[in-house]
Amino acid sequence: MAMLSFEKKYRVRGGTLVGGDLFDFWVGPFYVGFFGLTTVFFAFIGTALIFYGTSQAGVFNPWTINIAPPNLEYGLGLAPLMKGGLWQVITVCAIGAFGSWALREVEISRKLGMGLHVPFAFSFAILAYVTLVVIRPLLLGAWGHGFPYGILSHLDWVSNVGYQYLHFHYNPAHMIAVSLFFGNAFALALHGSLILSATNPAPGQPVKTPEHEDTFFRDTIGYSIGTLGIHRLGLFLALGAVFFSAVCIVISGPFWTRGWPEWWDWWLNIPIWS
Ligand code: UQ2
Repeated sequence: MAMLSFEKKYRVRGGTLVGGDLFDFWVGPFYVGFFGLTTVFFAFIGTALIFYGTSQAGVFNPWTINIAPPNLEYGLGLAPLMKGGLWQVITVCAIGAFGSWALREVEISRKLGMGLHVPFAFSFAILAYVTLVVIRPLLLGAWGHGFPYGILSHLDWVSNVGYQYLHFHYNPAHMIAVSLFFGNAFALALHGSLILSATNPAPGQPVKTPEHEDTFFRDTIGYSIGTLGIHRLGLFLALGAVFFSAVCIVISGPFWTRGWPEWWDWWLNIPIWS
């Protein structure tokens, strides 16, 4: 079935979580739904507030835009708009837009009778953001611990917070996250190159099959994880990387306040040799 007629066939009613048939329609190629409308609503307000905030500050160079969270003195309270209040409203809009996007993905998955793997995976990305701007600030007792919204300013924040713990590469959860990121890059390099080697042969040559793919890896390392398995592995590595990234920053401050190199003193303090 040609792709366009397939899409027509599956543009059916149902699968909605909220609103029933009311928002169950498309605009051009895009499914709308209740959460399509809330996505546009939150994204528009949030973006408009970023433009408003930076114009009030007189900053029009995109690189140097900086919408900062409130000073630490405001604790977990509300701040005046130009003193971190905008950051607070923008954060609510961002979470509203990301959450709406995930729920729109759920509605589309249900409509198509598919698994919920895509919104499940996306929820890890949302978790990473929410960990930085909600969970960790709550645990530390001030919204001022969130990161500022700006291209260069958020990089400065990451650098400063990292150096606050002397050497972030000694953070054990950071070590696990980095290993998963590298493992993920390795798996995708293997997979992408393997698929192209089989399906994009020299002109005039026949396209190869999964049997060729399995055999390549059995010949080289004696093991093939399989065509479904490689995608399970990829999702596992990607979500694991994001999860341990969230762990590594949420333990920095709320559960460990000294330099991360010092954390390894537990090894030197084991009774056997201490
Ligand atoms: C594989 C397979 C695929 C693949 C890849 C492999 C036919 C099309 C890449 C090989 C992957 C292995 C052996 C796992 C490597 C482990 C890590 C942690 C990177 O066997 O089946 O399907 O794309």
